[in-house]
Amino acid sequence: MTKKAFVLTVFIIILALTIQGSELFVQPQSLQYGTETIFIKEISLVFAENIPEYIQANYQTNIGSFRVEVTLDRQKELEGKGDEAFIIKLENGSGLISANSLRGLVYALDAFKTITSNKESINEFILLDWPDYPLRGIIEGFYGPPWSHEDRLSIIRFMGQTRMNTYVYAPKDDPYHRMQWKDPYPKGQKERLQELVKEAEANNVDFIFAISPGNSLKFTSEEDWQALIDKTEDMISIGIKKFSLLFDDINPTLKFKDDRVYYKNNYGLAHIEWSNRYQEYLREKLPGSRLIVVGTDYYQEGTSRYRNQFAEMLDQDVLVFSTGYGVVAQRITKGHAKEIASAWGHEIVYWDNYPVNDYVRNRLYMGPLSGREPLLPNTYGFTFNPMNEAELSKVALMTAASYTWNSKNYNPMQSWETAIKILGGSNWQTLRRFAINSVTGLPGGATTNYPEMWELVTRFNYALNNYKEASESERLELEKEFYDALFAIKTEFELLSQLEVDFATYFPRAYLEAEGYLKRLSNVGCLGFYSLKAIEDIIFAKGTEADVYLKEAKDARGYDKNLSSVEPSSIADLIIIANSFYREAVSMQQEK
Ligand code: 14T
Repeated sequence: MTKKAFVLTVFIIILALTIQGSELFVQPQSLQYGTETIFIKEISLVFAENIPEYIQANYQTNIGSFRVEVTLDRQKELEGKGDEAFIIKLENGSGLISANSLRGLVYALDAFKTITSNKESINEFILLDWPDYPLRGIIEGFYGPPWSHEDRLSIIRFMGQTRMNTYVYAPKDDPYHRMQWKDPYPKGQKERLQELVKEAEANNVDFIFAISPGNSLKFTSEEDWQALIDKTEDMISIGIKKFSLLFDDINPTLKFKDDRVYYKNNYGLAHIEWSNRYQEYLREKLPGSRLIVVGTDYYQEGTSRYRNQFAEMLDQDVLVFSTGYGVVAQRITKGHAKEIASAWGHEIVYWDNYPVNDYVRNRLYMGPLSGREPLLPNTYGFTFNPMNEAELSKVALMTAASYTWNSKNYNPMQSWETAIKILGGSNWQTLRRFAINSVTGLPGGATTNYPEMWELVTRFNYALNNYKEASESERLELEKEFYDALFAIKTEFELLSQLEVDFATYFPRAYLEAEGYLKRLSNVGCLGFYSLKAIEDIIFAKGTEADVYLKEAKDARGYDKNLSSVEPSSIADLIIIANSFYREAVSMQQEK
């Protein structure tokens, strides 16, 4: 490789938060180890004839004596576990990788690759896996700047790697999705959509085009119906096979007199009639296609006339979106799920408004998904509405993917730690330090405020007080304890002060989304670091340099207000802590 090519490769590798390493993002449903050892370099994959060449090409291995048959014949262990179920069985000197569908087989082969990577040998094992919910994915359904084309490509690849099988295209501020829904996409934009559809297909992701006509639709107009069909056919022409109809966040009235008369002032009837007609059309045009609808009443508790009508009159093939109780649901319990499905009278797909931040544009949600009980009844699946910041969404989304695949074994913090390691690769500590300071809790819920830092602060404050109150002779004894505590917290603040540079180096694409947050964190890092340096200097080196450090700290202190357009979740605490060190240093310097 030439030097230029090498530099370029490195650049591409670290461009996005990509998946690397040898950890699975999810706990398998069932995994049992045997005792015999298998050497990785002796494993050879033997593909059945009905497995397409392009798949085989991705997984060629050595020609060794441990043969692993790769098949698509339906194994009885996988019966009743759905299309995406797969098995990997390595025992008694031979192996089998098999699945109920091509998609399942790709999941199996990817899992196999992950499990065997960076290792010399493994123990025999049997892995049996299947998803808890048939539909798992992302809905780009937020207000504000839509994702860029690059964001979408990157997210679709990420979805393939986390077994998310559905991407719903519904950006509120794409005019051709909502405000100007009747207008066809201009040529360039249509080509880019087509590229996304291809990328989705290559990554085993179903692409759903959502259309949100409610703001201007005249329900009694045959012309408007034709406009919906024309738009749909245009989307079908670029390879889209699934659709969604959205009636959220519109004025809950009928805008046109003809409609009010025809539907007797009952806008729910209008939504249902159009949904049924659309489902009928899709059934004809794209056999097996199930429409997903969001009603205007998508988040309220209990029943309503609107929901009763859906239950009674909406085509049974249609799936209904719900955000749970509340637009941003704190919890979704089995009880909620039962009530919601029975109120709507249909199977539910959750439009989960986590980690979306369109309603708090100065905050990030980088914590794990939490508060969703396992195996929700009458639930067909989940799509998560992400942040406007695509790269930074991947941490929360990976935990969400893990919940939707295996909800029973889902542990939020454990899944979060795994996500950080997988996405951060060898630089996971940099990603973790940023993410842990960017964990806005769900409204009303707990915020995790940097627990590591609190431990260091407590330890340091105790050590400092003990040291200050000690007599000259006792001090000698306490010196090491105090120095260690000081060193530990100083190091953490120093790492914070370097976070912006580290993050920009290792995650340049994510950096563009995180810049403001990183500047603020690194600045408070400087304030704490230089204040602690001053304290160290005063106690251990006569304080000759302390004024220099205090000047740096003072500058950082003053600079914070220039950075206040964003609020890392931990910032209030960090400012208090760092300021207390600053005041301590100043008073020690004066007493000296
Ligand atoms: F249709 C939905 F299920 C939904 O959640 N709609 C929007 C969604 O596009 C948006 O990203 C999300 C978070 O802000 O909330 C919904 O929009 C709302 C809902 C409200 F109740 C906007 C303002 C509201 F007051």
